[in-house]
Amino acid sequence: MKGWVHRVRHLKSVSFVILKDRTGFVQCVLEKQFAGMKVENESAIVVKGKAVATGQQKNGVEVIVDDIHILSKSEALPFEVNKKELDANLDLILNHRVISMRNERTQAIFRIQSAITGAFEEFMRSKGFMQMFTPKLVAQGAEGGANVFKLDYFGKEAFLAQSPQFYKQMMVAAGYERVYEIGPVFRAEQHNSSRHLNEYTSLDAEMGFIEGFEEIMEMENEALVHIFQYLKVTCEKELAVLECEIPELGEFPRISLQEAHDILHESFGKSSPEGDLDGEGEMLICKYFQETYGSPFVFITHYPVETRPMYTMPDSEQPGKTKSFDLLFRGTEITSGGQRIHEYELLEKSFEEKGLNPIEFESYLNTFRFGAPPHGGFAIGLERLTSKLLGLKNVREASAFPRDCDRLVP
Ligand code: AMO
Repeated sequence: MKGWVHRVRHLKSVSFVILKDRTGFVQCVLEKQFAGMKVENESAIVVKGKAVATGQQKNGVEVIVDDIHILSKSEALPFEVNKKELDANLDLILNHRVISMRNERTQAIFRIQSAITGAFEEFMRSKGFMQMFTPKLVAQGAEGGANVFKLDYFGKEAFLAQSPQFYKQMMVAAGYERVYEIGPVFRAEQHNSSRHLNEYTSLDAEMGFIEGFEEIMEMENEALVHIFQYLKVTCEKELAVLECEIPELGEFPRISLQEAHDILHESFGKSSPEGDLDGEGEMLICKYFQETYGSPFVFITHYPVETRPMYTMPDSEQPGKTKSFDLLFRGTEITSGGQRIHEYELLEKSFEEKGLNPIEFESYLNTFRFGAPPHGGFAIGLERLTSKLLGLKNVREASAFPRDCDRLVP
């Protein structure tokens, strides 16, 4: 067996080494012939021996060692790894990421995160969505606003992609109809908060020939039901380590932003910022829907034109409002989505109204001159979904190598 030393315990005439590998833990028994041998926690080792059944171990087996070889010795650790909870501050944990991920809880977080993306892919493919790969070096920001990272591209100004937004719409119009992507997006946001990263992973989907933006919400609702079910089946061990119970999901409630403001006002005496919810508002709305309807998720719809990006479809029946939504989960927005403008003139006008020069977005705008169908989509922030599901306090804990205003290493 090959793996790492989780823990060593010496008794008078025998030592026990708990070996761990990607599949779990096993106790190895070092008898007299190994007396005096030094085995450090977290060293990489190879062990030969005999597996014997024992009632004393959880997995029903231990290994009587014939031979043990240290492949690579671990130096003194910056903090104890084999404790249930890492006893160090988050900065130190992130500085020593390789070591902190050896901790059983931390190990479980990223196995679950990987299962989330696996389940998302499985679901999207089952619904006829095709995986796409879009550029991360781009000529314009796709979401409006100034939070883009600029860089020099052979003497020209370029940006790191804020979202695959334009490209997913272009792929729908290119004839693929239904596309998804799991990829990095970059936000030059100065918020050093517990829910903002400067690079995160976006689970994006976009679909064509829709009748309305309700179809998009339905698709996302179903995707999340599938993901949660998949985790229950495939991540039982990891969920137990994290003491995480996956909530039962049904149809998520949907309310308009106006209704959300009314609830905040009537039930909590809270006034909200114009056209949006602030962090406290998101938290209170989630509390309300959890307590009143038992739902950890709630869709908020019909944001005003002013607070949504230029590609968002206005709602002709509710002037000033858009066919857009956010999805809140346990107090935080984890998704934005909606229907997009697929008519060239309307889109050009929308760019102008947002103070953007359509000429600079010509290649995107041209998409809508050659038969682009009604379409829409959504994007889930993977780290936010993971951290909320697993009850992590900080979104950084759900990023293997987080990027924030102060952190570029490791
Ligand atoms: P938006 O900008 O709302 O929408 O982002 C979608 C989701 O991405 C996550 N997210 C973040 N996660 C961590 N750190 C950040 N700084 C951060 N910013 C956003 C959130 C958010 O809900 N193109 C649209 C999506 C669409 O309409 O399809 C977009 O990018 O979970």
